[in-house]
Amino acid sequence: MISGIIGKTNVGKSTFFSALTLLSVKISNVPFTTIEPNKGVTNIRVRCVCRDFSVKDNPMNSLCINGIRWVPIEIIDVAGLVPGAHKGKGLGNKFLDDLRQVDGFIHVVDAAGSTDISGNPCEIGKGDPVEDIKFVENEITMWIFQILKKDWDKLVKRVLQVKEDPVSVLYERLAGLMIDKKFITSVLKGDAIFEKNLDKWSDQDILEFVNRLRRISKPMVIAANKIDIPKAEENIERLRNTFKEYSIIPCSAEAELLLRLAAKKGIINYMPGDSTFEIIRGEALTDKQRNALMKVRDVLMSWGSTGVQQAIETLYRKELKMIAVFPVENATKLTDHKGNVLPDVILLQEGSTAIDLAYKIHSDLGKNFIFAINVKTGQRIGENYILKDGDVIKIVAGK
Ligand SMILES: Nc1nc2c(ncn2[C@@H]2O[C@H](COP(=O)(O)OP(=O)(O)OP(=O)(O)O)[C@@H](O)[C@H]2O)c(=O)[nH]1
Ligand SMILES: [Mg+2]
Repeated sequence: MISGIIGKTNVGKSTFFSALTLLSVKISNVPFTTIEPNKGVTNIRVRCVCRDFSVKDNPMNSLCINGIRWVPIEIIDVAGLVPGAHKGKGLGNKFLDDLRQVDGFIHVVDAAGSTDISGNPCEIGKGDPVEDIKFVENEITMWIFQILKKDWDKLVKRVLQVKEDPVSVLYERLAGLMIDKKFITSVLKGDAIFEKNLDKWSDQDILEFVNRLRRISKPMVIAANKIDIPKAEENIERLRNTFKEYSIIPCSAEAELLLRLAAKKGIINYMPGDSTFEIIRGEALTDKQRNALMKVRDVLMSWGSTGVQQAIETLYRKELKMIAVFPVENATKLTDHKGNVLPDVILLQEGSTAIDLAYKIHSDLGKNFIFAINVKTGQRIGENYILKDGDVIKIVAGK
């Protein structure tokens, strides 16, 4: 599992990344601070089944704290975009190649409008996050368009002369982007404009194809950042009215970073996603730090949370529709062969089956699958059983 942080330059992407990973990276109020990508690991919360069975679990691939599993997700923060990046403006868009394998995007925007279209700091409210979303969407589309367009004539030949299947040809060309074949099929079947032979596709048709494919295969959540600046509220309303198809999550990356750092130092009690925090070592705070924390408390009171944890979880749970399944080897003891109780949690897309789970654990387990057991009900299930969130599954495979 891997997700990418994208957006205009100087909107708070690296701050967001640092808050999620606690890695120390370069952050500053000038455009193009990040050049090389930052890679790290963060966690999303999943309800653990340990409480359903009243057992003390011993997780291997995640942490369980008070019945909540913290499941690791890789995350990449890349350089920022400006309009015309695909024509080489700013740092260009070649660096987006670092994002080829992501499941989806967290698109950070400056909801306070405190940066202009080129990412330079400006009077609050002068920048327009609505415009920012439009141009960044366009840059992502142009990035994929250029990948397709590069070999378009060759693709056309393979379909029309060699009589290869267009779905397979497009799929192969886009293989680096890890786009499931089913998405390509569904876009091609979704509109009469894609029924004509590939040699009749105009650039506009290719762009339309890419746009539709991008939307269904690489979901995007909008992290409307800088909610600690009052102007943001009004812009978030506008964003919600303009982009009804997106989840718009109000965020303050700066507030989340401060909270996580203070929690790491043991100054406060705070867990990512919480709506409040408690100061436990007040004497360790300078007046400036105390004031900063009080400002953060106001943000939490107004918005319910800093939004950072919610943004990444919205991407995986709501947009990518991931469910959590707990595989075990011993259905009675709920253990792996080493005796670890509920050792792993695996995220799979809604609609995944028992055989998908088997393959995800190990290709041999998939190949030699015989049947599985739904541990909660004790029932024997076949390879086509559709998994549910919170299922505990034992897979039985041949040698
Ligand atoms: N008020 C406020 N400022 C923020 C917030 N998040 C980030 N910033 C500030 O925004 C500026 C840019 O932050 P970065 O994280 O470097 O932004 P970036 O998008 O990674 O920028 P580039 O790498 O240059 O494209 C810094 O001055 C941050 O302190 C926030 O939630 N609120
Ligand atoms: Mg950055």
